[in-house]
Amino acid sequence: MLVKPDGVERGLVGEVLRRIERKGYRLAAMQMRTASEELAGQHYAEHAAKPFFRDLVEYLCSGPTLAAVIEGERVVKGVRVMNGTTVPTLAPPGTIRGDLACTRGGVSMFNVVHGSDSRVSAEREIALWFPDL
Ligand code: DAT
Ligand code: MG
Repeated sequence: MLVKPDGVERGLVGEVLRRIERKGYRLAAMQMRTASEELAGQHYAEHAAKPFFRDLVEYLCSGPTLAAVIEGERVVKGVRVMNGTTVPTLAPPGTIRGDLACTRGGVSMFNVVHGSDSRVSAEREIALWFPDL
């Protein structure tokens, strides 16, 4: 998962990791890093054709991101549930996005966290963010 630049900027790294740890997941690796355009573009490659892609890449490069490898049973689905739905104003209370984020100017980009959406995505993203693992 990632705590994206808006989350790091707002001082929410501890809050996000606290939730992950309290749930019982294991923090297997962590790293603070400002994404290059190349890394951000690869991370969001599935959205390359979308109209918001440029803004999304620019946003992900705009400051440090906390990247973490989280382990646990059914963790991919579990972290997605904890993150809440993409549009933060619609994310339910109790979720990270629901509790900690609003849209800004109608844009849902600033939603604090990223969670891999499948095991295959997780493996791909871990290789991008943690080339030495
Ligand atoms: P998620 O992060 O929930 O997996 P996603 O993969 O569909 O969501 O989109 C990736 C990110 O792009 C998302 O966290 C916020 C941003 N985003 C999605 N849809 C958007 C839109 N219509 N306009 C602007 N940003 C958008
Ligand atoms: Mg996604």
